[in-house]
Amino acid sequence: MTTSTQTALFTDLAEGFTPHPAPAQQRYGEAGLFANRALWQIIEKAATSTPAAPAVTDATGTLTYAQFTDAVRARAAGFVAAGLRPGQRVVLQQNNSVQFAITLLGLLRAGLVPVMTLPAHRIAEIAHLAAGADAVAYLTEDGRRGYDYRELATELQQRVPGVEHVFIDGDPGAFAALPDADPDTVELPGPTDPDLPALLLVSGGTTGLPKLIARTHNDYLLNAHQSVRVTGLTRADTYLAALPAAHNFPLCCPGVLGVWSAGAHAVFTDNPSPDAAFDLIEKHRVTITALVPALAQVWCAATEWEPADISSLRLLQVGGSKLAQADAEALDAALGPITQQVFGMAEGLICYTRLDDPRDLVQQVQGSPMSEFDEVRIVDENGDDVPDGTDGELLVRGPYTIRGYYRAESTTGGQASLSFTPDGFYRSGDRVRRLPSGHLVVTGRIKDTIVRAGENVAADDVEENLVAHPSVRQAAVIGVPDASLGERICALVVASHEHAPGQPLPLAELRSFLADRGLAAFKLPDEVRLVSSLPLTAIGKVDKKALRAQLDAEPASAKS
Ligand code: OOB
Repeated sequence: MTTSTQTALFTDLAEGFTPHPAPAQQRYGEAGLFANRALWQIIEKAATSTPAAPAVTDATGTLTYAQFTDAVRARAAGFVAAGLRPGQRVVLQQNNSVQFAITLLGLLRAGLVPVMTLPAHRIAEIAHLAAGADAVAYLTEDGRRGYDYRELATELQQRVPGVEHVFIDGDPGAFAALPDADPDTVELPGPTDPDLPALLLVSGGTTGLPKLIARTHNDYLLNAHQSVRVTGLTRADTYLAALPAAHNFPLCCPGVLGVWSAGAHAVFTDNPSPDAAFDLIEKHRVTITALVPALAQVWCAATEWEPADISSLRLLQVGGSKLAQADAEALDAALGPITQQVFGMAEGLICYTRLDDPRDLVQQVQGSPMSEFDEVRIVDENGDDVPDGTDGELLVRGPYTIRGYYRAESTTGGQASLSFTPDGFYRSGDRVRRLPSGHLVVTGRIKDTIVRAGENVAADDVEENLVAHPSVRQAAVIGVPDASLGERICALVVASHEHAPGQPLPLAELRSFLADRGLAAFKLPDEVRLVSSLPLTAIGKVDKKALRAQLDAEPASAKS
């Protein structure tokens, strides 16, 4: 490839990417925050110093660092041989597996930029992301749990003709298999600009279509390295990737990338249920894993009946949505003091509780920013800073937080400028308060507020108190239009195993329980509905948009 072709490809990648302003970038650089390497090089250290150590495992077996490195080079060579060129975008959608690991690093080694979609995404999201990223290829697998991703591929190529290549892990059908080639027969790309995007994450919001988030080699390496420090990860650790590994949390907080940078061992599973995961923990002596709160709750309950020995776990990271204090306490009681709260976002900022924080604090807060260079502001609706202890919207700026969505005009319908302040802070939309100690407590989403008879009720506040009731496993409250109140508070509740099956959960009882916990009268639910489950997003957060749609579609007779 000529230098001018390569330059043209990187110019295309850089289009629609918002870097840090030069003075900020310089300040971060001078502070030594950036490794100035390519993201794939994260495995180089272990490959040289401990080549025989296990790097990745799934049900098909284990690869050592030496074998993993060879497989990554062969996969990268396969992409080059197939005609893909550095800087081009490739939509990646694979379940947790060794093949996912090889593909991800193979793409990076070939200078390609993966778009990190989740297995639960479907054509609407995949087509939107592929078009937004101007992707030339889609890489997925044949099928899983009755879903055929090859059909998605066919439809994707019809909708987004720029997606020229499709690669399939498993039976490729009409498409190409995962490519592998002899690395000595092709030229792998040389050094890359570490301040260009290495990969594109997908925003985790529960409203609208996802947005693209470009993370650079330098900022994502910083994310991994700082997360390794905060979690005390060493080569003696074994990490279980139980959440879909394309998500920022299991990918880089510290996740599998952090694991490889530390020379530790990553075990992949696509079945996070306790019966499957506990056996893996016992078998591989897993020391650290990451869960969303809904899964953590299931694991917590399962410790009562699952026979597997999971005492090797030293750190259970929980994040992605709010972990209710009652659930945090239950986790400590069931598993010992190993829970770490993680409050993060694909856009950047990651907050952790620290390993030496007192347990009562760990149960109550969502952590504090991982880097001293994270600038956090908490502001009222006028954009003015609020004092500690007062709720406001979290704004953030820092070395690994984006300054703009990737190609925002095409993926956000021109609304992207609303997400950033003129001086470059990301408006998270999260309602938080800061304790004098600097720890953050997440109190909800700015917009997830019910206006009942003129009073603002934060949905999270009611939900957090509802799950403290012994009969309640999960709860979501939403505002339902009401002629006299404007909106009334509807609580959707999944019963716990302590609740007698088939029995109602009387509204009056729940209201008096909440009132006894000190909840103001205007925040008490006007209506309660028992449901068997709550709809979840691709990573496992309660999907309020889907919930509202379900409620709208339900016959009025279902109301209690
Ligand atoms: C993580 O990332 P995303 O991009 O899927 O979602 C970010 C949003 C946050 O803005 C916040 O609304 C919510 O998810 N969130 C939490 C939370 N962690 C995330 N809300 C309350 N408590 C928490 N602990 O979800 C993510 C990325 C990296 C690490 C962990 C989570």
